[in-house]
Amino acid sequence: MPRMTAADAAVAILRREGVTHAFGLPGAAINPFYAAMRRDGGITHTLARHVEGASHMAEGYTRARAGNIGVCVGTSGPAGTDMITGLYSASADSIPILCITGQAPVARLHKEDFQAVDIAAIAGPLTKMAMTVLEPAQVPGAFQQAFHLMRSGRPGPVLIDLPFDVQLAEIDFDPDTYQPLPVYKPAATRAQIAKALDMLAAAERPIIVAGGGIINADAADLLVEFAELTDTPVVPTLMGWGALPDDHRLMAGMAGLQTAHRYGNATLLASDFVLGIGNRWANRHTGGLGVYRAGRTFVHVDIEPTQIGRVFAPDYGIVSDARAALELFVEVAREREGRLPDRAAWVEQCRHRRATMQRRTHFDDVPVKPQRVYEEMNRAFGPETRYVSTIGLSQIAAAQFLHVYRPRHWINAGQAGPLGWTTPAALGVCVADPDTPVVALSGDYDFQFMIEELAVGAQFNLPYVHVLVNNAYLGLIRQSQRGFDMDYCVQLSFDNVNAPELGGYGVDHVKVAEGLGCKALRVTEPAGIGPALEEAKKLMAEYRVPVVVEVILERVTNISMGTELDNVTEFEDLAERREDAPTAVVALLD
Ligand SMILES: Cc1ncc(C[n+]2csc(CCOP(=O)(O)OP(=O)(O)O)c2C)c(N)n1
Ligand SMILES: [Mg+2]
Repeated sequence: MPRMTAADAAVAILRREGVTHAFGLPGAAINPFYAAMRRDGGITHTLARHVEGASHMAEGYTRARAGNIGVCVGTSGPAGTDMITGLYSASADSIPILCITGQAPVARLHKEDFQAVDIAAIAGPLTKMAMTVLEPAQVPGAFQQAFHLMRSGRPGPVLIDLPFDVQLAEIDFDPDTYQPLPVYKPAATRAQIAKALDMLAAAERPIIVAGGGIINADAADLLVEFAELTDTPVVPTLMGWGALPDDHRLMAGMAGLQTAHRYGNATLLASDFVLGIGNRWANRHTGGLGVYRAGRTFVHVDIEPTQIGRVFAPDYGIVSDARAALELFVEVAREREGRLPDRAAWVEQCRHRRATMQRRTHFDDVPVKPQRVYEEMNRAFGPETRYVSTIGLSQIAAAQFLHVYRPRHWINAGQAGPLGWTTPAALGVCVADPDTPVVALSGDYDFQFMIEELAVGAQFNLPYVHVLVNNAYLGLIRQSQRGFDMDYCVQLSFDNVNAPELGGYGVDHVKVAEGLGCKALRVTEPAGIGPALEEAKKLMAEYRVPVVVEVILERVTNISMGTELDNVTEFEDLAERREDAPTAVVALLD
């Protein structure tokens, strides 16, 4: 039997489970694992500038490509605690990442050793498994189980914590005969799918709410096929956005309190039946359940049994992987072709709402109004673009105005929304798929949170365009403070003694980005946005580094949002003529 250190065995298992890349940074307690990675030579490594950054890079890496599992590595103590936000964000969005930490030697764990912290206990609620491995011979089993859990059922992250002496201990392990454990994915039965289809057929105005589970299951093609077979309009959730292309005739818009379209909410409210697949009835999607549920019948399909009934009791629940369910939905619907109800009138109503209920994007104001930025982005970036964003008015407006055409082309920390996520996640996406253009979008605060990670993009030549909309405000929080009649601790503006030309907008993002090895442009007028985005593409191709395009926005713009699906406040004029929303996918009927 081959003998090797437990760290060597761990790396051998990573290789056999398909891992080719890791994000992280070394420290003394994880050096044996780094030594094993070096000996193996088959895992490339991106050196983050902040350990939280490494965890979000791993998330971006997983989210970009079906089957990927992002790996992030850090030392004991603060490295593990820094990655907690990544574990939270990953678990909240059902994203598998493997977090590996170093730890103090086993015999010293209870002695308050330097940088010894019970990271497994801290990570427990955020992971499918969090384990400090105390016996070297358990290391292979811990890793084998980790991959089994990350891939089975509702996907999610795992943390494995390796004491220094455990990493170094020699064990018997044969990598050649290592076999990944089978993956468990529950599947709907024909009877269940037939019953759900009966309910759909009995409805008059049905919709499908398509969640991120469809994207996780790599089943977007089946969703489109099923929607077309039954002629059912689709309302994607924020995590499901891209499962159906925005220019598909059955795309009915997103529904919700913030990241939603006026026509999406109107269609949801006009429906009498909702088939939710791989979604979790998130509160920013549903708003108050009274309005959301009134007059509608619900079927809920989810891979995790305890998700059925968690937010409300559906009329019928099915426990199934989204792909397995959609395969059967397609099969049974095909058998019923010719006997399915005619939905032409309902589909036309949804389409009409799309062509009439639009928000205005075309403003010529200086300083620039944010709506105009998204209009220019729609012009500059084609359907192949992969967008990455996190939180803030910037992200909310992006979801209202940008277009997404493919699954995994809207990459967003939907539930956790941790400021700072955008830059490292975009870098992880670039590593996972260097051939697809990546465009990140941040508010100024999100951008400043993990700005140091730009140096990672410069060092490892990970080019992408980072659109930075700068209002010198914690904009979303400023807007929500209107309810408290205050504007308190939300200003990011100050007179920068080194950059008086910024006129009180504070941080000189262009200089900081350049200082970190990136290219950066600043735009102050609407007419400059398009040319700057084109210039950014050229700079990116020439220098192979991240390119920041900062747009100086008007300080205060309130973005549409509300408290209920039927109570969303519009702060700006709506689109009345085609020229008001010239990049809308469906031209406005004026
Ligand atoms: C770690 C963390 N702390 C606080 C928040 C709450 N929060 C959400 S948006 C936001 C302000 C975002 O400002 P900016 O990135 O400039 O975007 P804007 O809303 O101005 O477009 C804050 C503080 C958060 N999401 N994450
Ligand atoms: Mg801001």
